[in-house]
Amino acid sequence: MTDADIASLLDSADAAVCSEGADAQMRCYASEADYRAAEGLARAEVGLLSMYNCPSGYFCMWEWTEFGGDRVQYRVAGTKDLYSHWRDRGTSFYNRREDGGRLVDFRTRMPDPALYFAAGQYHRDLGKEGYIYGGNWNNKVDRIVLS
Ligand SMILES: [Ca+2]
Repeated sequence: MTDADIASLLDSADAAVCSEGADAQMRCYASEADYRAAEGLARAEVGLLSMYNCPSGYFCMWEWTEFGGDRVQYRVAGTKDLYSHWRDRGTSFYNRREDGGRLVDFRTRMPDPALYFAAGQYHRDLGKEGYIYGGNWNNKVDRIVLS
């Protein structure tokens, strides 16, 4: 896959998994199987909760509840501004890292709300997480900060 292919996948609905490498570069794959083959991981186990498709050492966020649908994942500490395809899209997460962090929603002319998470914490449905200006955290995340 060329760099141009990866760049187009990053912003495309064709990307099932986008993963940050140890070099902090993002790479996207059209399927879980493609991802696992490229990274040298064992095949996903049938029947295993999909939250465990999130590799140890990563923070993972999914587009649907219960760790379903497309997934974006990061491993290197720092501030991760989501690519346009992934903004306002996260609905569940699993922080399979040994450090915490926070999710951030960008707001115009008001403070950006943050939702803090601890090491090992997961959330099945951000639609059930209250949001400071009313409503909930579903489809709001624009930035992930990893400690
Ligand atoms: Ca937002």
